[in-house]
Amino acid sequence: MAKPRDEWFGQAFGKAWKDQAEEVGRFNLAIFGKTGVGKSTLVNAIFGSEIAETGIGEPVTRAEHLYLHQSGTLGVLDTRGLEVGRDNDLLISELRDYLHGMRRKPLAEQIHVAWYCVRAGDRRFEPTEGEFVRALHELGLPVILVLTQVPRSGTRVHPDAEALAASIAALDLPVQDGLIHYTMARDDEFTGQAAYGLQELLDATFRGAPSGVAHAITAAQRIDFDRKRERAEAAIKLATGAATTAGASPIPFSDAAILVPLQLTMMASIAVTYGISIERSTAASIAATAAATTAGRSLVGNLIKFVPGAGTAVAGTINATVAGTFTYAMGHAWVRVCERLAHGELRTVGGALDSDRIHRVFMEEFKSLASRRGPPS
Ligand SMILES: Nc1nc2c(ncn2[C@@H]2O[C@H](COP(=O)(O)OP(=O)(O)O)[C@@H](O)[C@H]2O)c(=O)[nH]1
Ligand SMILES: [Mg+2]
Repeated sequence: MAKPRDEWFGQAFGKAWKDQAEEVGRFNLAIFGKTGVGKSTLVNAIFGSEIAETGIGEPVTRAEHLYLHQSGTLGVLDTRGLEVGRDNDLLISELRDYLHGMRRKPLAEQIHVAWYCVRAGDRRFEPTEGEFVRALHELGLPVILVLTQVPRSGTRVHPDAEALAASIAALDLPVQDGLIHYTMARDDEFTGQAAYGLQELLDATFRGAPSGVAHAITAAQRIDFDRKRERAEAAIKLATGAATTAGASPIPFSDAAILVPLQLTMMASIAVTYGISIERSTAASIAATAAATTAGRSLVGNLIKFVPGAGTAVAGTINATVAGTFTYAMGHAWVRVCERLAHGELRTVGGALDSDRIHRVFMEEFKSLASRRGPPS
């Protein structure tokens, strides 16, 4: 009967998620190199398969051969129908035109970094490729030079790849950090070759990109969970601080729901950082906190009893310590859930969210943290 009210939490979470996603913005990567060198495979390995599933993407306006694939916090610009080397002039002129048109747009619309990819097995780097890299640099793009599919034995890369890298290095190209990155994007079962070099490429991408898109890169990538956790902890710290401040003049328990917007923002920010879609994270947040009803009152009511000192709150007021601890514990419990969702866990065999397990994972961490007295400052 009270359906609209029951959906309050989900709607509020969804709105918070959209706000946070907008604030995080988008990281746009341009990717170049000859056909078949392994560009899509590399993007897949670092950012996940959603984007590089070689869909056609949207042709960008003002340029016939440039395509932008967008998925949440990631955009990938690549080329169709033109080949580096053969079509340098047209390619560069389309790019110049495109970048120029974007110049006055917000940061999230700009292209931030370019990867230039060369397959090690090709054993050559043509002069026209060097010219193309220089032209990218002159367009203002940080260029990261990547050798793809580089065989390695132990920590020693194949001598032919080293020779190729040396011949490229001799050209003194304007590339990020003056580095040439050796990579293998995928394990190769036949040769027993393991993937490597992806973290280094990601680190270089962070160094090349403007600091304003660091959060978007953190959210878009799926190999560096330390960076995600660091962002999540910053969001928890912010919300815990705000809740503690709010509780400094004790909140009547009947008004406890005023804390909920803080916690929703925190949880939404964490979900975006872990790359959990709005649908999944909304459903998971409801399952985790078992809160679907009445403007967040039940959320606080269900959970706050696990915080020491809050036992009396139910009848009276919530103080600063309780408000802070409550928020801190919620944040960390939610990180647990998001981490596991991001690894494809907490799902049923059919792939749907496993609400019961999500709730258990959340509550276990929440109770354990809430019962320690006071949030760490
Ligand atoms: N084993 C292995 N295969 C790769 C790797 N990178 C690319 N490939 C394969 O090389 C082919 C071309 O890769 P793709 O990413 O489509 O190249 P693109 O045209 O540059 O986007 C595909 O068959 C990939 O599976 C890698 O690092 N390891
Ligand atoms: Mg491709």
